[in-house]
Amino acid sequence: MSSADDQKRLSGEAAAELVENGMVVGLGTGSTAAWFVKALAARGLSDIRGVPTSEATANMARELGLPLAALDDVKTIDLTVDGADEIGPGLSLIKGGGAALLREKLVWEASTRCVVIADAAKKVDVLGKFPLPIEVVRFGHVHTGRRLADIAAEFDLPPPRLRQADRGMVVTDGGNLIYDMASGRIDEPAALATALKSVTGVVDHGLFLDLADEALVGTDQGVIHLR
Ligand code: ABF
Repeated sequence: MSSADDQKRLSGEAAAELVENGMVVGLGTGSTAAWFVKALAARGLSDIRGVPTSEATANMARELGLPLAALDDVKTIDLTVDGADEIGPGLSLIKGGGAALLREKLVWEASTRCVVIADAAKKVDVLGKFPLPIEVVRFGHVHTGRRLADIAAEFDLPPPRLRQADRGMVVTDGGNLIYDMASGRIDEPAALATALKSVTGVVDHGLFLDLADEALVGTDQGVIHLR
């Protein structure tokens, strides 16, 4: 196992220890969150319910025998544990590399406590090396993409690109598309977040600001707890 995989495993396992019986738990998406889900299932807690942030996580949790609940079936979520693509100053995050940002943000916003888990390479001084994912509705997405290019220009950033996979456009669990804004650095994340949300065709974006309460970052020396 590579050092990064080991760090992901360590952070996922540490987060699984935060779960107590009786809790409703938000289950993140991605390879780090998968370690958390595995470690949580291995604890064999008898009275927890997981709210998955993607179909992939839901399938994995079912296979591991974790009881699931839909977001609409719970009043609040006690603890959500999820990965990130970048962890910046003040636990500002870029998420959505796995195209699950919309469900992730809905689950995070319904949670009392949000813990981000990651390997050490995810920690950055300035957000933006990882392209910022933006989820847009299919109808008129080329037009929306042009509006996003205008916003990008206002922030001195290059125009976002429609995310493609081997079989064509990437489609999210919600049936939407993803544009990625490869910026290099995002100096004003809050202003950019507001501008992106002002576009009608934008469902949401991968800037998670003021949402993470803590981070458990795996390193070769062990897990670092950031607040
Ligand atoms: C999800 O998975 C994301 O929001 C983020 O895009 C990605 C991180 O993936 P990994 O843990 O595989 O690096 O948490």
